[in-house]
Amino acid sequence: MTDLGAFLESARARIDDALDRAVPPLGTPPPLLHEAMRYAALAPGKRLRGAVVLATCDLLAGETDAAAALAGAIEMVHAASLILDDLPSMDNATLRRGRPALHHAFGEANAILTSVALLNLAFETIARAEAFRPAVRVEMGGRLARAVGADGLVGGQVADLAATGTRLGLEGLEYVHSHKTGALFLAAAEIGALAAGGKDRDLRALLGYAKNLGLAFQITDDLLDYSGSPETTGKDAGMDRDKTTFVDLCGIDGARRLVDELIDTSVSALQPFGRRRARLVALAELVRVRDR
Ligand code: GRG
Repeated sequence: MTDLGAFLESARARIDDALDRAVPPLGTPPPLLHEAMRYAALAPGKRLRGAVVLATCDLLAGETDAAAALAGAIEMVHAASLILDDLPSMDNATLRRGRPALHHAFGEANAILTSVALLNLAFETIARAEAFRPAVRVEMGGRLARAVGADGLVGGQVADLAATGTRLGLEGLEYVHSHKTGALFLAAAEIGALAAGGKDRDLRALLGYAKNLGLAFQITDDLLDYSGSPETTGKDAGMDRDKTTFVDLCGIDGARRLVDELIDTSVSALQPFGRRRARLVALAELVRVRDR
């Protein structure tokens, strides 16, 4: 197994353990809510955003054991966003992570409430992460809140929904995806860096990495929506039918070229970190070639 393969496997195990400990056990009242929270949070996702938290913390020689709870919190936010994204009023998806989407398994009202509960649990997890100084926890919470809100996931999603059925230009599409998808990659890198006591200049360099990585990830998502199969991606294909995608605007080859450019740019942003950057570089290279 490659170094990255071993890292991702151990990151997944640590993140899953953190999620298992943070999300109350089955049977906790109200049982339906906790069953739904565990269904959504512990479903077999790639845990890529959580891995970015751990790899960034490691880049700056931080304590990754303590950061696992933070990686779990980022994955809770991600799971909360997937639940909402799948709703009939948004993407109307049926399949997520190889299983029925949450609203299919638990009903729409419970899905909305489960998303809210996971989102709040994420912030509670950060607020209670006692391994970090209170001021650091406040900074992490603030950055995550910004990434979720009107200037992040929510803003990107609203712009995406408003543009459904119309044709966006490259600038509009970049706005949607740097907010809807990129913002959480950025928050993951920031939180990992803050966990390791990162300085402003570290955070600035990581911004260049995470912003470009997040956008590249979304373009590969568009490519997979176009040509991937539900058996490998675990979700419905062709969900972007009524939306402008990078494949519509640039064609398949153009979209792949854009991924290459963004990954190259994200990797160059890591130059200041010298040899320690290898793992984050490998993560970016994985996004370049991913098929799931
Ligand atoms: C209030 C949290 C919250 C969100 C509201 C619904 C919404 C705003 C935003 C949607 C954000 C979203 C779902 C963007 C899509 C990003 C994307 C490409 C998801 C797929 O990520 P993977 O492939 O999934 O990493 P896994 O299942 O592997 O974790």
